Amino acid sequence: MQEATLILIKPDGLKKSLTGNILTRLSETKLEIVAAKIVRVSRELAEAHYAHLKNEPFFPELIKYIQGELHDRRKVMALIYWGEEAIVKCRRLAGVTNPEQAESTTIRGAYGRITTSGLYENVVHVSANRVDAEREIKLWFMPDEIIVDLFPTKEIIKSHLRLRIWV
Ligand code: IDP
Ligand code: MG
Repeated sequence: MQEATLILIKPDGLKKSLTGNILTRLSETKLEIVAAKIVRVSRELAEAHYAHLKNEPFFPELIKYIQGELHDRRKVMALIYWGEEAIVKCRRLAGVTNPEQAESTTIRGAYGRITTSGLYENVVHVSANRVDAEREIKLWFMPDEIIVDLFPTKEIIKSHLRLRIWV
């Protein structure tokens, strides 16, 4: 069954110049990249992405982390990988959430760390399951930014929308 998964190269991954390594590792999956961009993460996007963790003691630091405030890199790279078993394939390559417990051959095991304050800096985000993947993809991408049709869409006309266009 074809499915899609959201991958984020987090600010620590960018700061450590790991983009190439991570994309090379992910290419082992033979999945297709169907969307990619660099994103400046707003507080609203960060809090929505990690809404399931809002009662955790590390939540405020997690928001700073994904917004790039801990690494002086106010951006993440967001990608959608698509194909057979995409979610489990990417998750397996990424390794488990705790980088100390992740196998050293995985991306998180090889490049992640736990900060002195206890935050898991684990280099990548990878959707954990189908429900998360759909929610996260819809949060990070507009339909027209993705080159395949993943979920139902509708057209709207907004007359008061302020848009910036090329001159
Ligand atoms: P996931 O990223 O493997 O899906 P989640 O439980 O969704 O794991 O957590 C989101 C992120 O929050 C993790 O990737 C990690 O950066 C951070 N995190 C999760 N649990 C902990 C924890 O117990 N201590 C510190 N940081 C954590
Ligand atoms: Mg998760």
